[in-house]
Amino acid sequence: MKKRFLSVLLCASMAAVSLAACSSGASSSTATTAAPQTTSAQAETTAKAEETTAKTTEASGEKLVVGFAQIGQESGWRDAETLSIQTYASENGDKVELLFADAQQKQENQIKAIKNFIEQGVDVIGLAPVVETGWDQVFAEAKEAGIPIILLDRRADVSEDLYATFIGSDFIEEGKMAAKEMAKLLGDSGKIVELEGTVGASAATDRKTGFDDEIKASYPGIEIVASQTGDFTRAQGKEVMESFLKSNKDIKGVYAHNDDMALGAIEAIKEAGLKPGEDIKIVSIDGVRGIFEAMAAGEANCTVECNPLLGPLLFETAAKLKAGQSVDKWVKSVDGVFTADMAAKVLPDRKY
Ligand code: GYE
Repeated sequence: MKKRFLSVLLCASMAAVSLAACSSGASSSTATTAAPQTTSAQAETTAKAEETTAKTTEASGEKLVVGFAQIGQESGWRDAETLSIQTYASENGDKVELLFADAQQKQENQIKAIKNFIEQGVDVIGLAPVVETGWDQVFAEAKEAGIPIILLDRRADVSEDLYATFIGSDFIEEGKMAAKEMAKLLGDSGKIVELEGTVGASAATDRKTGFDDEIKASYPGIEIVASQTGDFTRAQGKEVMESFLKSNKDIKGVYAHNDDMALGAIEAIKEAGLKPGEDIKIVSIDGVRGIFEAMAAGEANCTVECNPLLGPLLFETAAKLKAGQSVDKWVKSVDGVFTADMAAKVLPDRKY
């Protein structure tokens, strides 16, 4: 710890960054997703993380202090991630302290939050970068202050020495899996539209590259007739789909970079008098509860799961970094495909 004041002060000084919760008393008011139930695999990860953070506390006699600059609340996936981080912190308040900032989708707010964390002398900074570029300067400041940065769930386009590790998925691979599923659903031919995530976000750029390249390379009968951002939100997914439906005849499929936009598109399709899941096939990414419900109701066809329950891993990795241990440059999440026929069966066990 360099010069850390009470986290309460941080809360006050960061009001402009809309601090959603501070320290272990973190309120989960920003998180709308139901609390994850613990499975044995998750319990194991949590137990391992608790053990690592406990060792660090013993060694230094101080709590592990992590500042996390969250993007915002654009999707059910992100709410689940926020809840996972805040739950871990509040359940392990004797070992860890969380300073949490909600940047309301703005990079400038994330940069302000990081500068504030540096000022407070946190042990480790966690960041889900809303966009990929524009981080060099503030990351260099953290490096200069000796504070490692963990990139959580999205990448930043900076040189590797400016961050400690990236914890998250292979988005190109997710896009490819989605393309293969779309091709199966369409019997390899038809016109489709694409709902892109936030412009400049690694999760959007790579999910597009993976999907578009796979379609081009392997399925010449499938044509992407329109592709536009819906900013990873349900409202914009709906709006963009409405305009796609107006300007394109004969759309056979929708590929959405996240489930929330797919859920918005489903509403638009129904309002246009068509049947989502039948007339227009729906393939998306994330695996949130809402899309499983839609699949069980026959209104969506496939989701590529991307695990948001990253709280324990974030703190475990932060503890290692504080203890001076090395961590892999990429801690890859394992993703999987779920199709509509599995939905009803797995729905009761979904954690988010
Ligand atoms: O898929 C989307 C969210 O960065 C992997 O961000 C994450 C993405 C997730 O808003 O729903």
